[in-house]
Amino acid sequence: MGYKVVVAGATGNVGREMLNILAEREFPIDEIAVLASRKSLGTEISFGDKTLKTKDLDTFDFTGWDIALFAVGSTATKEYAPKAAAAGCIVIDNSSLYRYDPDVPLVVPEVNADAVLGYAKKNIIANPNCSTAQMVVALKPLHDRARIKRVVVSTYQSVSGSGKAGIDTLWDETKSIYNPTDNYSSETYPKQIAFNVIPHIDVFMEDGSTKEEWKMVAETKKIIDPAIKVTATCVRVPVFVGHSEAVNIEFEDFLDEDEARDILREAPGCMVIDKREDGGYVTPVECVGDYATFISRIRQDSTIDNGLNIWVVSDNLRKGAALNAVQIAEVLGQKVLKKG
Ligand code: 11C
Repeated sequence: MGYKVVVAGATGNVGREMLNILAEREFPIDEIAVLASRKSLGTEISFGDKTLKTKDLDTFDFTGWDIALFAVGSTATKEYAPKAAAAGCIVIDNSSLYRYDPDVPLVVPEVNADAVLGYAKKNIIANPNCSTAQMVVALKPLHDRARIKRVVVSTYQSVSGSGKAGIDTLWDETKSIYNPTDNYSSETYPKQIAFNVIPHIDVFMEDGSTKEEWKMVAETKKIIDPAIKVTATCVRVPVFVGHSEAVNIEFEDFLDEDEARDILREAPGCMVIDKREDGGYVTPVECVGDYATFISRIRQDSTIDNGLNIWVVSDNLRKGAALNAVQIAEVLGQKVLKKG
């Protein structure tokens, strides 16, 4: 016996990846419904070797459905997730709406799988921001060994983090630079993204940081340990898929770079590619379509007593969103629903 699963936002980048990953990982499904907003109704979506027709999120009755994976953004989540949850369907939500709610667990299964047990207060589990998810997968095993005091992270985030609009903008803007007569203009980013980098993701906060940077701070504390201090600079780069992060870590205890490499080699979800030679590290184009969080450039930071630098790369649509949501569904199945 399997589950009755809903994917809401099935026509978007993350929704489609959710369906791909459910099929790839052979999640035990008895029945699946793919939902979309009214403007995408009737769109055909592939799921394994089947083709599914989207149904209307607005009128869908969640009664009798076990799990709903939501990839619809905060506004639609606010309207529809409570309806699904009230109907007894457990929502795994990819938006930021519930992440900081103390009654909603924020889960990265390699890090805090047991937190799913807290789902019942609202029948909702939150999926973290993509830049946080890959970082905490790398940080947790190191924290368990040497206690992290402070993290300084700079991100290099791909345009797929802004959805289809980001991908289209990078593509069209790049073409228009070779064909200036195109007169291309777009409002997706405040500055040119093609052949450029933009130190600004999401809205500005009062203290001068951005919401994306704030999310990395708040989510790392909620998922791993509130005592960890995090400071982040989040940057959009002209890469289609795959977020990269340069992470500087200060520990309470000394952690040798060779031991850190061994710990990360054994850690769930991590893949170490770290040869000190030309090309002996991972770049975003190599991580696309993969499940792992790749870690390279592991080295001591000798400017502080207990410091380490690492380079972390992952597919932001997978570990950063769809894969993590499906992994949460798997944990929910194993620990709570026990049907599969
Ligand atoms: C980006 N990290 O790369 C964002 C996308 O809070 O789920 C995901 C935003 C979120 O733009």
